[in-house]
Amino acid sequence: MFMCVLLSVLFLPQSPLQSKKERGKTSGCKLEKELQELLESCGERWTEELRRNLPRSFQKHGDLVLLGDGCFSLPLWKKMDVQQLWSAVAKGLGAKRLAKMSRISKDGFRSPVVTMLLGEHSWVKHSDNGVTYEFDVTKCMFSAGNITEKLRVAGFNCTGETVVDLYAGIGYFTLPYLVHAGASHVHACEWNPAAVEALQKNLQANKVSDRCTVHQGDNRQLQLCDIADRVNLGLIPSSEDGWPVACRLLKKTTGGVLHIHQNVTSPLPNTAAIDDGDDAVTRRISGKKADREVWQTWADDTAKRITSLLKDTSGASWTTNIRHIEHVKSYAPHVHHVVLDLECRPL
Ligand SMILES: C[S@@+](CC[C@H](N)C(=O)[O-])C[C@H]1O[C@@H](n2cnc3c(N)ncnc32)[C@H](O)[C@@H]1O
Ligand SMILES: *[C@@H]1O[C@H](CO)[C@@H](O)[C@H](O)[C@H]1NC(C)=O
Ligand SMILES: *[C@@H]1O[C@H](CO)[C@@H](O)[C@H](O)[C@H]1NC(C)=O
Ligand SMILES: CC(=O)N[C@H]1CO[C@H](CO)[C@@H](O)[C@@H]1O
Repeated sequence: MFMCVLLSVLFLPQSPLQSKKERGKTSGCKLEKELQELLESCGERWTEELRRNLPRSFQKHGDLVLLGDGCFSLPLWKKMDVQQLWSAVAKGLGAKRLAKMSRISKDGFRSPVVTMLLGEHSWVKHSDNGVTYEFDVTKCMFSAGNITEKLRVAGFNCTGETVVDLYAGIGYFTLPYLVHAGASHVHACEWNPAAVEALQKNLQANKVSDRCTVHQGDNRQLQLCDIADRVNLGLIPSSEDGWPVACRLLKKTTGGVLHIHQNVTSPLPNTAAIDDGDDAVTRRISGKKADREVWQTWADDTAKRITSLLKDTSGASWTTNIRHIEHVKSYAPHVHHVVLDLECRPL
């Protein structure tokens, strides 16, 4: 009998309506059929082991499919003609180009290690919510999981404001600040040259280059101060290294708002008891409540630390106010990407 794998696929570009459930399910039947035929034509047998070595998830960027890590690792695949194999995979997944992702490198650029398997070039293009993003999949990361936060930023009213985006990447937040929120000016900091190249392209494509200054290099060395109404600190697991520079950047006389990203880890609940029936439901609800409490504690602690940093950098007293805590995404259970909107005003 012919069994099909269910593949989890992240279709990109995605419409805002898909923001909540970005992972759709698609049948792996076509892929399996293509590969089974190819193998059999080479005199090999299709096995359950091979089936389990197919990609479980992938991202689709237009005509390019980006495969996740851990697939096609069995020796048999390596024996095959690569051109034939990747062509069959691309056909099975309805793509023209194919790339494969490995672990995120630890070079500080958070660049995924992506290699092209099939296709001439590695640039892809996305449009979401009226913003165009282009980038090289082998050199930059597209943060599709952050679409809800991008939409929230797009909804801000930043008329008349100077915004600093400390971790601009290819412009995930810089562009919505300029295109939708109407910021007067955005200072975009980014140290990965490949991301800077994409960012500059994207500023031009969206016709907002005139309102953006790109600062290439380590944002901790940024020479600006006393200019910002708003600072975006979009780095996880933590943007803590950027807190001192963010405090220096805020306008000394009027202050502003910091958007501080962090992945916050909740303690694991007691799993000794058997999870069934009402108990499981109760535990899930109280789990959510417990998560919120952990986020609040983190936010309170962050507000305290920022207040003291502001005092140290300016020599004056400031007050901070937690305006909002936004839940962006859950990673592993109990690891959540949250954003704290912290209003900071000099006294
Ligand atoms: C993971 S991306 C996040 C981009 C975007 N905020 C998002 O939500 O996807 C973080 C970016 O910050 C850059 N970055 C990290 N540390 C930096 C630093 N100290 N100075 C400048 N750029 C930095 C990385 O190169 C990367 O492009
Ligand atoms: C945005 O803010 C500006 C200035 O604060 C205000 O004049 C304008 O009416 C606001 N626009 C919207 C759409 O709320
Ligand atoms: C989301 O944003 C954070 C920083 O804001 C980034 O580090 C992360 O890699 C992004 N991507 C996803 C898929 O969450
Ligand atoms: C998914 C992710 O980024 N997880 C990290 C969250 O932060 C903790 C520590 O701050 C890291 O250990 C996790 O790897």
